[in-house]
Amino acid sequence: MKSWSMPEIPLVPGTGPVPMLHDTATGELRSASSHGVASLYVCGITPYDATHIGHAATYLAFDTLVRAWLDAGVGVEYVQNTTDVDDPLLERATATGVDWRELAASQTDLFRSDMTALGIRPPDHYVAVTDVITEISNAVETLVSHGTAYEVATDDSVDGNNDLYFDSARAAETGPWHLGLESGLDRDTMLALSRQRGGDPGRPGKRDPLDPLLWRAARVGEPAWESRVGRGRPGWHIECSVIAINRLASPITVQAGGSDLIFPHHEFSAGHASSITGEPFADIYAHAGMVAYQGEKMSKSLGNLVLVSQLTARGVDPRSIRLALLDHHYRTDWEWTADTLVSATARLERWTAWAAASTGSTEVDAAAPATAGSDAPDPVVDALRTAVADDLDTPAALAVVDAAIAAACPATAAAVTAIDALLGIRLR
Ligand code: 5CA
Ligand code: ZN
Repeated sequence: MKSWSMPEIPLVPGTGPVPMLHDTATGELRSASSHGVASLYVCGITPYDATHIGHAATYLAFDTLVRAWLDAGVGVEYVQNTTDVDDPLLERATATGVDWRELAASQTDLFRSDMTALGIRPPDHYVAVTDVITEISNAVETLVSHGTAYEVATDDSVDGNNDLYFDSARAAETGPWHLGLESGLDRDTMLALSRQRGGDPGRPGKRDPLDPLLWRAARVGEPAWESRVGRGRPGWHIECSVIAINRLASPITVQAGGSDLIFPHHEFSAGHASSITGEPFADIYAHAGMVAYQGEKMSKSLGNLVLVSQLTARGVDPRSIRLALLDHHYRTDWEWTADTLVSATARLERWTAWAAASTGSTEVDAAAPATAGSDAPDPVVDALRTAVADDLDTPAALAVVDAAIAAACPATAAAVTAIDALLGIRLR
């Protein structure tokens, strides 16, 4: 599927360190790729109510990872999905009287334009679930052949077929994954989260209440596709497993998304993928914290949303939105308020004035090409690189620039380039 426009990311003189990243599965900071190449799968949007500030924060976090990799000379292959067929999307389409395909297409377009405005690097493969139904159903068939998928009696399917579920216990006996490997959660917490986040632990006939749906047999009034496992549509977690493992070598370097995906989504994406490939799914499972608004997690179901497109339509500079988000460490939960944007806008003004005020050979030269700059050590560049490579510590990176300005250090060409390359803030 069409991705979005590539922002220009300038080359900074020298090379940054390979970033260290927090891994949810082990709780440790781990080197995100030591082999000179890295692969990334970030869970994409379910295309309705896009793009809110929480979405933007999560995609910006992993954009920062991509920028850190590029600065370290690491080759990056990046895949993202869009969940363009799923219960919440179908429910919204029905509630608003819009065709679900049109809703998904228009919201995906809006997401693309928001990502472009924010200067977020597009994935190399942007994949809609509806474009890869055969890939997914073939993978479900593989799970059936491995004995890790089973039927659950289904009395309301139109073709008389049964739904297919993942056998968590059998997968753990036969492959490198076990329940809890990624999330580390106890069973009671898993059961509670499964209930809240689209699982069906109460459904009769399952071998384990936590086993997730792999393939939903066709129902009246629901979209369905012919496949080797019968007419139907994919469950949620299997889409991300398949889109990732069919495009990236296993294990992938980083599986990423917001912390609301730790369980059940990323746990079972890892389980399905491992049961198909026989390999661990990812080296690192990375999660961004949740952005709240008006006291609660910003979410489509609650409707407490601040949309990127509303802000830009009001004339807010996308760089201010970026700075507002970068001012929070990606792993912390935080709350968006009107003040967040006021201070980010003031910071952008200070930074642009600083960049514009500098003159001289080692300073900003507006006529110089984007890759300009000497190889001489530059303390601002070094400190920016160190901060970003340290588990994407963007608040520390912003503080580096603030301190340089407070100390009346001139804006060197290399520093301005590094701010553009690593933080995505173009000051000239
Ligand atoms: N389509 C699935 C993933 S396969 C999905 O979760 N879609 S979503 O539209 O609900 O969310 C898209 C991404 O934004 C996910 O990574 C999710 O974790 C993240 N996200 C959602 N709400 C917030 C929030 N309030 N703060 C930070 N990130 C969020
Ligand atoms: Zn996903």
